[in-house]
Amino acid sequence: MPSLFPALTDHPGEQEALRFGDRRMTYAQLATAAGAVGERVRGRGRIAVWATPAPETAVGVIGVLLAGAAAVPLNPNSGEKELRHLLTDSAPALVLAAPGDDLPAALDGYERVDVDVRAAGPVPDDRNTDAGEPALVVYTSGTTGPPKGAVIPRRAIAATLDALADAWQWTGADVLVHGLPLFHVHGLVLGVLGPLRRGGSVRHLGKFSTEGVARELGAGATMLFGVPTMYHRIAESLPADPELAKALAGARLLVSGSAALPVHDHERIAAATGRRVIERYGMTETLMNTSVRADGEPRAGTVGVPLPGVELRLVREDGSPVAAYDGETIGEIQVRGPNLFTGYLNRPDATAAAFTGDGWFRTGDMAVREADGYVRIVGRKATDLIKSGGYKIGAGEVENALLEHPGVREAAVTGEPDADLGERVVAWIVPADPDAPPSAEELAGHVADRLAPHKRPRAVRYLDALPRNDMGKIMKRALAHD
Ligand code: MCA
Ligand code: AMP
Repeated sequence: MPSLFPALTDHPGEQEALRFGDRRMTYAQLATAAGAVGERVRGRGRIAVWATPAPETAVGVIGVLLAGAAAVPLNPNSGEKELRHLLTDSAPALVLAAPGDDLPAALDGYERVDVDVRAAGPVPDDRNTDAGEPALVVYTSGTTGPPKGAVIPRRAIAATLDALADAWQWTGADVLVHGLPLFHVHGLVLGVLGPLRRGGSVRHLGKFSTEGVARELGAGATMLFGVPTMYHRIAESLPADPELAKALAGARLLVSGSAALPVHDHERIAAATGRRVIERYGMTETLMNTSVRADGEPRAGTVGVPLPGVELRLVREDGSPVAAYDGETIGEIQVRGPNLFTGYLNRPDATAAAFTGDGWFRTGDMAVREADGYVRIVGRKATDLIKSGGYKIGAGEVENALLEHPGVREAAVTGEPDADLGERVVAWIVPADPDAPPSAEELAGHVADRLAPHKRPRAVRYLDALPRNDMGKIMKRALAHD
């Protein structure tokens, strides 16, 4: 297959490739620094990357990909329990980190290689690597149990980025700005690999802020990627921030994804800037499936049309496809195409369950199709998956962590609507000692330490007993309506 990054392997020049704050790298610098990484990782299988928002993460991942190995991005805020699971499951040959990064004890015993952004190695040639070889293993939460590693082949990255280039008229002239984390598909694949595949550039904010967005869009950036929480914060800031409104008005493309963008925020941004945010819909397992096209109509509440190469159908509970384009008949979104993952690492059972017999991937997202083919997502099959700040969080994973606290006898976790986060994680607790229940802060810290801060409960409610049905199963719907 052709190189994943022709602009890096084919006469890389002095044009800017990436910027993290004051730290900048040209294509030539990135290519040779990635070459030095490539020499260390070639033939070593899976390589963990300590995915801080820094140039070392980009150099590390690009080096791994050009060398034909597979990168496993690690959330640097991962708690002990989650990190140990990811490492045991993915068994990386070594971990790449930035010099000076303080790695937690879970990484003791793993070979560490520091990424030197000034190092120079021969630029690897990835053209002989098979398209079906794994490129990334990205961990994603399910309803129960620990996160699963989605194995993403090289073909899927190329297919999704080229489909987005078509839909968004995305070229090497574009300068992308964002503040997304680099251990998920959105920030890493779309936000870093995307601009580099096009020969354009990316400016990472380190940490998202409306000031950073205004500054970069006001200074040459053409595109913004964000999760709905970021657009919500932009919508909140706009009335008092004319610079932000001006910067957004001048952008070529504003793109939201990872969760539904509320119509209210969409409309507030449109009213203040004259610009409409476009939505695209994807998943860790499928990369991108649909998008509103740059030359299409950006309609609030819809995720646009299937991307080139993606087959999409809606399927009823009984397995029959929905033929109607009526904006009313709901079915589960199923997709097929070169953008799909190949399976969950070490989980043939979960992989088999995720696909139909004829190769369609069951997304679990429920949707309708409008008369003109636009897809509108109306909900999710599993109530035990929570989308908070654009992160997917499995209720079972948080419940298991809470149950490890000595002050917790029983625990149930639900998602509740939240204007900023979309949904917030709520813990329902039966304390071991009703007279001395653990505080909400204590339980939030307990979950943040074990799993990750974004999985911590934002509210804790105390009960004498959890509502259960005759089978002893917790009735979560009864909790949500309390
Ligand atoms: C607070 N903090 C704590 C605690 N409380 N740390 C430890 N223990 C505690 N008890 C820290 C947090 O670590 C964080 O630190 C800071 O306080 C603020 O935390 P929080 O309020 O949780 O975060 P936020 O600032 O409100 O974050 C909002 C956000 C974030 C920036 C929008 O949710 C975010 O980055 N979301 C992006 C999710 C994403 O990329 N999803 C893509 C997956 P610090 O600031 O130092 O970290 S979906 C995907 O990839 C598919 C394919 C798709 O379609 O895109
Ligand atoms: P993740 O597993 O973290 O990759 O998240 C994938 C899920 O995010 C999808 O299954 C959808 O439920 C949700 N999602 C992503 N983009 C959108 C969008 N534009 N609108 C609504 N939901 C979305």
